[in-house]
Amino acid sequence: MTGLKSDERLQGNELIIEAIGDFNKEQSEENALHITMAILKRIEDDGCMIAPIQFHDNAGNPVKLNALTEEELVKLQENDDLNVSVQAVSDEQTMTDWLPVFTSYESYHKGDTTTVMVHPLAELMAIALDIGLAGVMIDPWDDYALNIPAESLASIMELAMEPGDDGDLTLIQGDITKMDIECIVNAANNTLLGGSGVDGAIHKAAGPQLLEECRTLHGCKTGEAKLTKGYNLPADYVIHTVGPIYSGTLKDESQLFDCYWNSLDLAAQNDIHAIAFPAISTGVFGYPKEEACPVAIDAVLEWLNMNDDYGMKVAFCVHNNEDYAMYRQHLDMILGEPDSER
Ligand code: AR6
Repeated sequence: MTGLKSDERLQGNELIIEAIGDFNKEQSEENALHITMAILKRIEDDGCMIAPIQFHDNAGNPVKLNALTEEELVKLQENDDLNVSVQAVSDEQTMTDWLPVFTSYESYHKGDTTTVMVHPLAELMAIALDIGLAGVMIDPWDDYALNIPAESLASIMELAMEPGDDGDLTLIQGDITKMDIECIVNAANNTLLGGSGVDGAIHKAAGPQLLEECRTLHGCKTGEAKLTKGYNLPADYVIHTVGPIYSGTLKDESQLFDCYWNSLDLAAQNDIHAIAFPAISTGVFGYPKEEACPVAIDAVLEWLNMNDDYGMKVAFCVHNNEDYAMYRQHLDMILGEPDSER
């Protein structure tokens, strides 16, 4: 959580306001659906809203902390001796408590100034449900304010949590070392003896036994793949593949394609049925992400088509928002299903 006013995670909330505006003009089912879609999109983008919070000390006593600078707030939020809770507001007419959430600082400043946090919308919705509130109020001090009752929140959350894989291919944003999946792929180098980036993160999370096993493999050629156990990782196996160091020649593409293809072949030879790939070569090895992404998707889709009776589940695990958006766009373009919830 962060209290920075320029927080770009608030960008995109205007989609929700637009949808609410349309609904206020015409309360049709279609416009209600647009609000749901706008919220789902925000959840998918890991978008945030602002919520008023209160700090408590370890004895549960409220600590009053208004008028903090942004920096002070961030520091306080990192303080283990203070606990944070959201602040609900009461609706006098129905005698129910709601969680106010704001799409922008502008909307928030229309009410009383309290301490706030900028937090993922999905988590704010989950908190409101968890603590038994009547729902969330979006921008309560604005004309277009909208109350979303708990039942609707619950169904939106359910929709958002649908596995999202209506095929064998999933897109996930996060840290691949945390993935609880049968096998993860490492973007390694020819020595297979570790490095930085995702390679470093995998070795760190797997523990020293991984390096020990890697030593027995005597390296790996670019485009090829080798298998080890996952040791302390949630994944049972790691497939180490070596992407090309970007050179701007045609060879890059075929070697990158081979990384995905050979990793999938090796997984299938070892009876592995679920595998997650990072964006191979797009970090230290300098392969432009826009160029690497369609190669990765083509290779995986082609392999899945050629092996459609094998039953392989593939996930692309990308590290940040921009990569997620790019993969999403390419997947939608290639699969021609712009509205699908893969
Ligand atoms: N989870 C998912 N993706 C990640 C993670 C993570 N924990 N960490 C980074 N990425 P890179 P490369 C993304 O540099 O370009 C090493 O030193 C990252 O954002 O890890 O193939 C090896 O030993 C980027 O998009 O791999 C080699 O020497 C992608 O993973 C060399 O780097 C790949 O970035 C390999 O370079």
